[in-house]
Amino acid sequence: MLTLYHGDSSVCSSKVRIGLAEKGIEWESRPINLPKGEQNDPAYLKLNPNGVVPTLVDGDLVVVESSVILEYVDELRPENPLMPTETAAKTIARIWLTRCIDIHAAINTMTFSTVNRQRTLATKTPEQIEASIAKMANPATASKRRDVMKHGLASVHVDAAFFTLWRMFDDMQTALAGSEWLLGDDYSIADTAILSYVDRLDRLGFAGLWTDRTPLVGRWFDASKARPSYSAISDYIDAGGAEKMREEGLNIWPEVESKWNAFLAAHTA
Ligand SMILES: N[C@@H](CCC(=O)N[C@@H](CS)C(=O)NCC(=O)O)C(=O)O
Repeated sequence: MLTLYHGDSSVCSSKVRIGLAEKGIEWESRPINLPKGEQNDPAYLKLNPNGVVPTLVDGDLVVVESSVILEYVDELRPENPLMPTETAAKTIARIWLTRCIDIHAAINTMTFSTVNRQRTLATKTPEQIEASIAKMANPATASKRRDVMKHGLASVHVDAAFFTLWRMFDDMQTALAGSEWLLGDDYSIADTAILSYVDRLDRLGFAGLWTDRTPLVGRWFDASKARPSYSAISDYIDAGGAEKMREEGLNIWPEVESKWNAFLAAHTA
């Protein structure tokens, strides 16, 4: 039996849970409470030295990186294949999977520079904030978190996130212009990989990032949510928490929107 170490609201974890649901593979759950910092426990760090979720364990094999885990679970069983068989489509799928590292970083930035930052600043002292950042295993991630907490939407990481999201939405719009899913008329691993990231932006109340400029992203998002595997996200998020996140995000949205529009004006002139 596969064992998945995962966080309820973690986008990288839900991405893997969606893949497992699409494949119909049973798995054993090892929840990691991210707000409590369980990802930094020494025993967990032995499995995932970056102190992040998800981690999949299959016997002696430890698999990290959500996109690699997705490919692994897809290859475990021939049923419901997510990876296309044709070489060009397979290559494009792998490009989407590789881009997920940057896409996750962008989603993390959009979450922590807005709603999570406001919540943290409202409930923790600067010393408490620094103490929890200092526990982060990866110094690069810790340094980014410090910057985002300090500068919010003015952080340089927000420009980097906008660049990644701009490219992602435009490429999705192009891919979806002639087909229902990202790689054609069949649902694939690329769709599985991207859904939880778009879903987080929607839950933050930031759907305005795509509704006007790249509306096919919205069509794709609705179709993705209609699949039974979407419960791998929705079942793990409590309704009260979701409502609060959207409300808080929508309060910040005008500021996000104005920065996004300025970014687009500078990049699409
Ligand atoms: N590229 C990694 C990113 C993993 C990652 O950063 N996961 C987040 C949750 S989505 C995490 O565990 N964060 C822990 C922390 O920020 O301390 C993957 O896709 O697996």
